[in-house]
Amino acid sequence: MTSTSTGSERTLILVKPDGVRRALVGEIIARVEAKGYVISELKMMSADRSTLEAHYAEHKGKPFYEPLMEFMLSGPMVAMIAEGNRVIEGFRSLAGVTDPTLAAPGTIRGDLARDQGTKVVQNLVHGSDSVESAEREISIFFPKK
Ligand code: D4T
Repeated sequence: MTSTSTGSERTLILVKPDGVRRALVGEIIARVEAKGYVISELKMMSADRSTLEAHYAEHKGKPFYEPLMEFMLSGPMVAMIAEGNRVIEGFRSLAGVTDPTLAAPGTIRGDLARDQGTKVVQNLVHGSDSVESAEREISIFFPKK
């Protein structure tokens, strides 16, 4: 690393069950790779409830929590680790804002998702929002053996 480099980061990306059902895994991975980030871990999985409870602990008790659990348990998802300088904010920029109706065209959510009228927002992807969240979430989805 040079003195002007900020150092590489890691982030957890999930393609949620709506993304897998709609066969958008390839499209989403292509956008991450086209931006120049490196995918260092990748797996198709069905999450269990305890994994999701750990991942979404901050939302426990909110009105959308149970619908969120049900949605995330509704089918397989893809979990991956992407790496690169400022990848945490970079992927959130690629994903667009949480509400797909408001997500900017050009983003994953803005181009590929819309309001489905469901109790929980179905917005195709998750990306960690800070270095601390990324390390916490990576340890949930990719525990060290
Ligand atoms: P994730 O965590 O899935 O990447 O989404 P965001 O970072 O964009 O949003 P979040 O953690 O605040 O919310 C998690 C998950 O819950 C849904 N949600 C969220 C919802 O249905 N209603 C709401 O009011 C909020 C805030 C969408 C994503």
